[in-house]
Amino acid sequence: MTEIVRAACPHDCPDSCAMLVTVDKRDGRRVAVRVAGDPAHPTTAGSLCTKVSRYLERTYHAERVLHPLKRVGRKGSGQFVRVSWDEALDDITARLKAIAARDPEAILPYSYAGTMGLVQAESMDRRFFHQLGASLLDRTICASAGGMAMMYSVGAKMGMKVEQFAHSRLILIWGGNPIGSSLHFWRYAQEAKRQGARLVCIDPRRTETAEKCHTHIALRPGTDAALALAMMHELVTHDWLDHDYIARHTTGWPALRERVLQWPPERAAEVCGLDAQVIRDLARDWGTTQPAAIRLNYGMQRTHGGGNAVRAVACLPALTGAWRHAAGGMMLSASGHFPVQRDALSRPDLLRGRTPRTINMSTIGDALLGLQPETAQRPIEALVVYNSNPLAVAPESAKVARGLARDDLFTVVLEHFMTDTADMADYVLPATTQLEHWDIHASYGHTDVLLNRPAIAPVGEARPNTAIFRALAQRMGPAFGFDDPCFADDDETLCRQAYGDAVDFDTLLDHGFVTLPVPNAPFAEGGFPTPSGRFELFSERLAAMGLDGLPDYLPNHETPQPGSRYPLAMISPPARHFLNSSFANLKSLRSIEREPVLEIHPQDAKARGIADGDLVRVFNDRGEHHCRAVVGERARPGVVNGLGIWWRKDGPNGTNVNELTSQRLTDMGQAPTFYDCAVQVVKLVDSAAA
Ligand SMILES: Nc1nc2c(c(=O)[nH]1)N[C@H]1C(S)=C(S)[C@@H](COP(=O)(O)OP(=O)(O)OC[C@H]3O[C@@H](n4cnc5c(=O)[nH]c(N)nc54)[C@H](O)[C@@H]3O)O[C@H]1N2
Ligand SMILES: Nc1nc2c(c(=O)[nH]1)N[C@H]1C(S)=C(S)[C@@H](COP(=O)(O)OP(=O)(O)OC[C@H]3O[C@@H](n4cnc5c(=O)[nH]c(N)nc54)[C@H](O)[C@@H]3O)O[C@H]1N2
Ligand SMILES: [Mo]
Repeated sequence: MTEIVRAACPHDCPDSCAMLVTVDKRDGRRVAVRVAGDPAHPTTAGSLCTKVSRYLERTYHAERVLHPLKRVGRKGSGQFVRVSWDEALDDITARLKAIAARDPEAILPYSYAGTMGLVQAESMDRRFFHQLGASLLDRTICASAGGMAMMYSVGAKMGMKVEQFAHSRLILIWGGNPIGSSLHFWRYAQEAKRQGARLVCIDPRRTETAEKCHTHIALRPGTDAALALAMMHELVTHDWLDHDYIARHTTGWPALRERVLQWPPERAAEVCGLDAQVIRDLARDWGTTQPAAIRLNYGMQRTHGGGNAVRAVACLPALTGAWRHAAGGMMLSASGHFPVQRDALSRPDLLRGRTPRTINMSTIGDALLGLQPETAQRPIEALVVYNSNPLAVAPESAKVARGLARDDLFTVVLEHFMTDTADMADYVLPATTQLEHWDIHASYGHTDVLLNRPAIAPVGEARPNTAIFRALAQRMGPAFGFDDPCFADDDETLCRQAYGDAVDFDTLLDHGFVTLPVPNAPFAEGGFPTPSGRFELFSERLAAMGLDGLPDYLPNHETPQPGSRYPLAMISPPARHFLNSSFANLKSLRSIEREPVLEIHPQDAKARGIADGDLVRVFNDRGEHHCRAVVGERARPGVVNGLGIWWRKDGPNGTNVNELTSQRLTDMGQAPTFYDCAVQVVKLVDSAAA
């Protein structure tokens, strides 16, 4: 009476696990009763993280949105009434038609990686907005600084295969907290540790991962480029270089050599807040150990110089020839290895020569408020949100909240739950979870394609994102050009289109995953996918744009000075049991994370009369956030850690950490600078005096 269905974890995490869903079929109904990691999938190895092992709690949650809702009260008042799908879709189409007839670019989609499935995240939705001629969204909120940096240096988001880390002798875990955010990579790192490898964690926060590494280097946020430049200084002065690899497989070494010679460890030590000896030791380890590997992660590119920092770190394996070994080199993301047929899925040809404006999702606050020249002249009049919770996750949330509260903005939110963003909608449409729809996946942490089959029927009246956009397309009709047969493609067809002939779909149907033919040591003989075919220490492309062709250290936008109004640097990495703002409403996980907290070093706490467990007010010119202080050594002096991402409505004063973060962007990729944020902290009872 039970059946096992092959599925894929849809969440935004490098691990993209293969899942097995057990379905109980008694009484002719299909009820999911268990989710587990697939033991046959090498990186999943039969285990799921704590969050996703609670996936049933999410799917069958009492607070799931189960039918379309229409706003009746004032915006944000939370008053909605149940309506039929027909009424909701008819009304939404009528509103979109009226706007599109005047200016389709007044309509903006807003989506990110609530699901990473290629079908539910970037297929029918994109076709719909392309045909409409809506504004394009620049999806920068997570990885675009590092992504651009990889493009200019390595040539693509490619690198080591994750399983090879098990054989490394030295692993630098740089700007990532895999025990919290990429557990299945951590398994390989532990295997390496058991074989005698040294693990070094480079992170301002003393994370669970940092505690378990041999060395923790707690640098100031946003100073990674300085550290990497000084390491290269040592590689040069001690001649720990692979001259042959440099000569044959890199460009621009003479120029970089000159730059790094300006970065003796003492100079970097000053910038990073470290001892020079720590930097010398790290450089020696890197320069004298093979195979040596770097697991770089996105945490270190969320500051002003994030792109340059990634480029600087990426030079390290090229200079020592670490790439010669399968267990050497670097991985930031593996997504560039996947032959996804993005154009077939999203059909940019439906634009038919139109070139709509592009809106950056990371500055959605200013965009909604018309505080940019472009959106001031042509305001955003309709917003369609899916797979994202911008009011909780985008920076400077007070502005996002004001923007979403505009009476002249028409907002539709496709969701599982009444998130902060859904609260501000005109219509909330119930979306299916991963157990209820088809999808197909790439990964940014391994190199296997995964298929997700629906295990159960949609709960309530929920529909897949694709079905909702198909229905909207049908209602827009030929008058708006929606007559291409692609608007009728069903989800299984879309799954097949995602990789075309590049992946055997029958194998996916049978096994749930297919391993891509990626070589074990992809750049052992060079062959980087850059214009020069080499690793670009110096980038002609950047230089041609009038930018620095070499990586450099760029100071943070907000470097706190002792004695200044905002003397503390705040970073806001994820709480281990939430996934961005997803799962923040799951009772079992909330009971672990308890409440929004700010970690603060005993020295900084003492100076402010703050004791462990006090309520504190964290503030800067953008706003204030109240939460509970956790005094301890997880925070380094001068840096506070506001763990995210709670829903605003769960914060003691109705805010979360993004009340404090700014809309300033990174040096590359126009990405947000969440971890480049100066604040002050006071005990809440004393706040009147502050
Ligand atoms: N449990 C859990 N897992 C997740 C997520 C989640 O929210 N929760 N999010 C998923 C997503 S969307 C992503 S993009 C990835 C993100 O995962 P990671 O790439 O690991 O990035 P973050 O978690 O943002 O930050 C990782 C670490 O970087 C540190 N850090 C902050 N600033 C700096 C800096 O300037 N330099 C250095 N060297 N380190 C710094 C933080 O303290 C943190 O411990 O994880 C995914 N996995
Ligand atoms: N301060 C601070 N802010 C951050 C970060 C940080 O480290 N610090 N991290 C940033 C990063 S790395 C990222 S990636 C972004 C993430 O930001 P988002 O991509 O917005 O991620 P989530 O907060 O998880 O919200 C995803 C939403 O999609 C919904 N969803 C899931 N599946 C589906 C589906 O199939 N259909 C529909 N319609 N909805 C679905 C979920 O219910 C959830 O509410 O946040 C960023 N914001
Ligand atoms: Mo992310």
